[in-house]
Amino acid sequence: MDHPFHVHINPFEVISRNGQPEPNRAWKDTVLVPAGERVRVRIPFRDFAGKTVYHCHILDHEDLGMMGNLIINS
Ligand SMILES: [Cu+2]
Repeated sequence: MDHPFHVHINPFEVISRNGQPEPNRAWKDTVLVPAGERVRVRIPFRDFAGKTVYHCHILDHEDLGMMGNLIINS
């Protein structure tokens, strides 16, 4: 399945998809990761220190473990 990958609080840029540079960079809070593909992102951590999360936006996936913590130190 495809996975709508979401990061809380911190906007990110998609840098590449399957090793190919992303032609249209923009700030996002969610990116669709198609089945079997790899997406690389870059996240500047500037305005928030603490604990937040990233996860797949499909609730069943999230409940099965597609969720993690980000610990951001100032
Ligand atoms: Cu998913």
